[in-house]
Amino acid sequence: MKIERIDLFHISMPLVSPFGTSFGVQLDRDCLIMKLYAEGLVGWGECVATNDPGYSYETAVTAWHILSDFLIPAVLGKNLQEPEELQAWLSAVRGHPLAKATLDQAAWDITAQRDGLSMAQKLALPYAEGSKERVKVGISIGIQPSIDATMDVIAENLAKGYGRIKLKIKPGHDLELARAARHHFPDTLIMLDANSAYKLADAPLFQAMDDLNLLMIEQPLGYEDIYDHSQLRPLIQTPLCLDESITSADHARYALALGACDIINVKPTRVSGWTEARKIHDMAQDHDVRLWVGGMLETGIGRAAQLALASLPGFTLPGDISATERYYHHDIATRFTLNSEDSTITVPTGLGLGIEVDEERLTAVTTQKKTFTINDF
Ligand code: OSB
Ligand code: MG
Repeated sequence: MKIERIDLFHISMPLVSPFGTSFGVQLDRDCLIMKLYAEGLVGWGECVATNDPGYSYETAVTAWHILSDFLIPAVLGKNLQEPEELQAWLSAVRGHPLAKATLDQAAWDITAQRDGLSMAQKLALPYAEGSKERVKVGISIGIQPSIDATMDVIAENLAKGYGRIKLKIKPGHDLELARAARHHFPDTLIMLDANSAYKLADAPLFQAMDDLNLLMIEQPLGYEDIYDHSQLRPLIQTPLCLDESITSADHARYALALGACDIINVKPTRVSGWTEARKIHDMAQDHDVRLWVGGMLETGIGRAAQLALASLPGFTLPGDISATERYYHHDIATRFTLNSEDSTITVPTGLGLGIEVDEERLTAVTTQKKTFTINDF
């Protein structure tokens, strides 16, 4: 499939409620949307780099630069046969996984459409089990003004049918919060996400959580660290999950070799895309490590692609893939709803991502747009 044209959109949408983490509070979410054209078909991608470099060093603005000046010129006019070929064309650019994942998603979407498959089916071709029809999901609750307010938000979301609760923590807003959550919700699957806010010297704090029967603690230590996590893991009872530190299948291999984690949060965008995410999925099958699919407050475009990945057999823990209403009042694509009876979301079955993009809404929230064609280069 000859890649003929790419449109890039910088969009900004208000979040339904502010999202607070150890690295800041987000009220509006910026991201980039990509529309890739080849042979009469259109593939969509979402770049999750956002307003500030709090989670990743990439922002929507750096991703715009890297995509327009380097990555898009590297792929325009190329003949895309399979999405696995794409990363080799991008290899002159070091790092910038979130920018690269935008093209990777669009490549999986458009080639799945060509093959008459959903993206989930195309990703699952190597596995005899195929892809799941529904995937288990949970909700990630940002830092609230008080412990009481957090308990109210947990209760609200349990009532909606979410079967797994993730609480963001930061220094000073951690042990008491976790104890209160366990006290009020004795049977709920509860996990914590520190987004790299602690040091190895904080091990006693995590040891004090040993008796709370938490599902896991996500990324307590440095965002590039693997070694200190391997030191912390034998000191605590709670399973340890890595997010930020795993930026490629190689980093997953280092973490497994060092015994740095029990669980990996696989965000396809953080590892340059779905091809690399599937490598981590395959590696985990041979190791004693469990997997789930993480999120970055995606629109329906990114959400459909998360669901496709989470449908693979190795993703056994609930993902951070919530219903659309948790993020946006008026999204740019098909809305996703929670199946409250089993805390799942149904994986789209249409061709490719299997969603409708609301182009009128996309235009309304676009702050910058550029079209790239073969003739430009
Ligand atoms: O650390 O998993 C994270 C959102 C933005 C940046 C980092 C993270 C998150 C979430 C929300 O936890 C997951 C979601 O619901 O999309
Ligand atoms: Mg995280």
